Amino acid sequence: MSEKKPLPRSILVTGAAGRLGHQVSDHLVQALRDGRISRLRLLDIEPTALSGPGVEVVQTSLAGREAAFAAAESMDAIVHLAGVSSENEWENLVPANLAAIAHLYDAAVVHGVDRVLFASSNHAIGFYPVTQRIDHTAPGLVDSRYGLTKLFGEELARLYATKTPVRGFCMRIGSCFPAATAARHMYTYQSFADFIRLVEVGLSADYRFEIVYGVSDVPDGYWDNSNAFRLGYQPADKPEDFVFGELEPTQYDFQGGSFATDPLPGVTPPPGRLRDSGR
Ligand code: 15L
Repeated sequence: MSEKKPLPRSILVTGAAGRLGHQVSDHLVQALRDGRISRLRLLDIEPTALSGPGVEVVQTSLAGREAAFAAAESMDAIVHLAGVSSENEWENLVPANLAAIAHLYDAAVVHGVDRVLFASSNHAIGFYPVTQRIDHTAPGLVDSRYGLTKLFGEELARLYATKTPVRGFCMRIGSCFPAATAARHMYTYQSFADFIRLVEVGLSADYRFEIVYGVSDVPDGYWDNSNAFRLGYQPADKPEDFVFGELEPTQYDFQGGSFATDPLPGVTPPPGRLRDSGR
C-alpha cells in the first residue's frame, strides 16, 4: 500500500480546519505519532481542533504575503487545501483562491519547499459534457469563477514546476464527502479514505508536475484516472458503497453539474439579454 512510503519530514497543511483539511490533518497527526514525519504545521483562518506534540497550529489568512512566507518556512511539503470551496463573488475569491496560492508558491520557492499538493477541482474542467471521457491532459474548461481560480492554481503549479524546483501535484477533486447523496456522485464521488490515499501518493511519488483526478473507483466515469494509477493511486472504495439514503435524481449535461448552469452571482444582465449557459 502507498501508505507505507516515506513522507517528507515537515508538512504544512493549509485549510486544516476544513472538511478535507481535517481528514488530512488527522492522518498526518497519526503519521507524526508513528514517526513517519517529524513536524506538522496546521494552518487555517478558523480555529483548528487538532493538536499534539510536534503539531504547530497557526490561525491566519494566507492572503497576506508575510503570513504565507511564515507558513512555508522550514517545510518540505505543503498540502494546500485552503480557499473558498464553491462559486462566489470575486471579492472573496481573489484573496482566498488567487492571492493565497500565488504568495504560497513564492514562499515555497524561497524556503526550499520540495512539493506542493493543490486541491484543484472538477470545476476546472466542469464544462466538458458528461458524454466525454477525459484524462489528465484535458485542457481546462472552467464552469464558474470558482473553477477559473482552480485552473489558475493548476497553471501556477505548472509554471513553477517548470521554472523553479517546486514540484506540483494538482488534484481535480470530484465530490469528496462522507456520503454519496446525488446521482451525479456515481461519477464524481471520492471517499475520504481514497482522498487520503491520493494525498499519500502526492507526498511520496516521484514527479515534477502532475494532474490527477480525486475520484474513487469509478471505472467508466467522466475521468480516465490512469495518470493517478501510474503514480501509485489505488482507490479502494466505490461510490455506491457510500449511498446511505435516497439519491437526489440529478441529470446534468456538463461534468460540473449545477456549477455549469448556475448564473454568475452578482451580475444580472439587463432584461432581454438573459441567456442560458451558452455552450
Ligand atoms: C467542489 O469543488 C466543491 O468544493 C464541493 O463542495 C462540491 O461542490 C464538489 O466540487 C462537486 O462538484 O461535487
